[in-house]
Amino acid sequence: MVTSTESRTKFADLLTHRSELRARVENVVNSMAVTDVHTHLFPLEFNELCLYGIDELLTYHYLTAETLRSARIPHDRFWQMSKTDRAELVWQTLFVENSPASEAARGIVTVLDAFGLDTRAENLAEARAFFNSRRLSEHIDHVFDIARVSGVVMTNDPFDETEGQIWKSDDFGADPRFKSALRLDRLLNTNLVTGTITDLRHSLDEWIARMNPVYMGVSLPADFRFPADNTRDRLLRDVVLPTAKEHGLPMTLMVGVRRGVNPLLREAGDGVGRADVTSVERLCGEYQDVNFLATFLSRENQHELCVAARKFNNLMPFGCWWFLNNPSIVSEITRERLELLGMSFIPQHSDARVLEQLIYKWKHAREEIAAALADSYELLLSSGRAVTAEEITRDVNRLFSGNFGDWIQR
Ligand code: RAT
Ligand code: ZN
Repeated sequence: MVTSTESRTKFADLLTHRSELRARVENVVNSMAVTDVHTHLFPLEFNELCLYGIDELLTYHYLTAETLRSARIPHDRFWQMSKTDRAELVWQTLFVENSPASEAARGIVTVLDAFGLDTRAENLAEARAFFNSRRLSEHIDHVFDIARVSGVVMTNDPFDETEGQIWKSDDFGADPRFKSALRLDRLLNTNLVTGTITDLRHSLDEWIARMNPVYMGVSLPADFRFPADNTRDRLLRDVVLPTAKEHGLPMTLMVGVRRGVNPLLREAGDGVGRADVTSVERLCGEYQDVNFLATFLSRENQHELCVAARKFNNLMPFGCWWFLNNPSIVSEITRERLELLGMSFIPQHSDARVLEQLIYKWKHAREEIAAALADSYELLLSSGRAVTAEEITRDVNRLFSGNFGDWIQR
């Protein structure tokens, strides 16, 4: 039985004033630690694969594509330049000669500002001196701290020679904040990995034993279809999905990329295409005992993905991927997901390639997630139900780490 004192206390906890409600949501969203479910980051022990600092930040492929729109320089000359020269050209073009209004450019401003560096500097001298003075292990801790990221999932390609060697070397003390994910693009999207079904299954088993991944993942082209009469379909059915089942590993699908639309741009040359969500529905239907995480690159696929997730409880939508990671689109997608799925989705991942990107990607994402959540609690309030601070904490915890934690444990 609820005593009158208890019900009074409960009533007092209700956030019935809009401004108080919004302030509380912002506070919880900004302070809650997040698990970043897809990145391209590596710990210190991966040596040259662990990218950080201003030159890496500025030569991020999102920014090289933007630079080549404004700088009058042929693509081949750009690629002949050293990384430091390219970074200088990016700075000059996007930050000195123009206002850095794009999301990727504003991200640099957010990062510099977080470290108290001059966001209007005429050159990179100060920023370079700052990053060079950092001790990397402490710098990693500091960045994780500022971004309030408790763990990141890497993208581990055992079929990549440099990475494969590191995994085989056994002599790195794994940083528990970096979780591994077995990326299968080379197996499923190229014909570079060959072998019998038995060999391939055996090889995946070995990599799983070595890496202890939290999921297996693949990016898929916009024309991905399931079922299909092709090698990818056979590999999915005979190698990958049985392995996922056997090891209880979720399968992450990132759908809608069109690789190499402009090869002159190298790693910045990929594009987007509207994909077929019904293919993912069929996968989820046929493999009910496998948990799928899915993200689509095209804005046009987002609503269909939400509806598919309503039909299949083994499908978890996650993130606003790559070209969708812009405030206006993150806002739209997050609101759509809240309306169709409640708290049963993963709002964002960073896709960070360079350590300090965690700072801006999460700061910007938190702003949009907080605004969308605050609006949905306000709608609830106007319909007649106020929430408590505890309930907000419970919900944000679920969005920022709980849903993923459940998914990889189920
Ligand atoms: O967002 C990106 O950086 C892309 O280049 C891709 O890495 C994409 O996220 C992927 O994982 O394929
Ligand atoms: Zn990625």
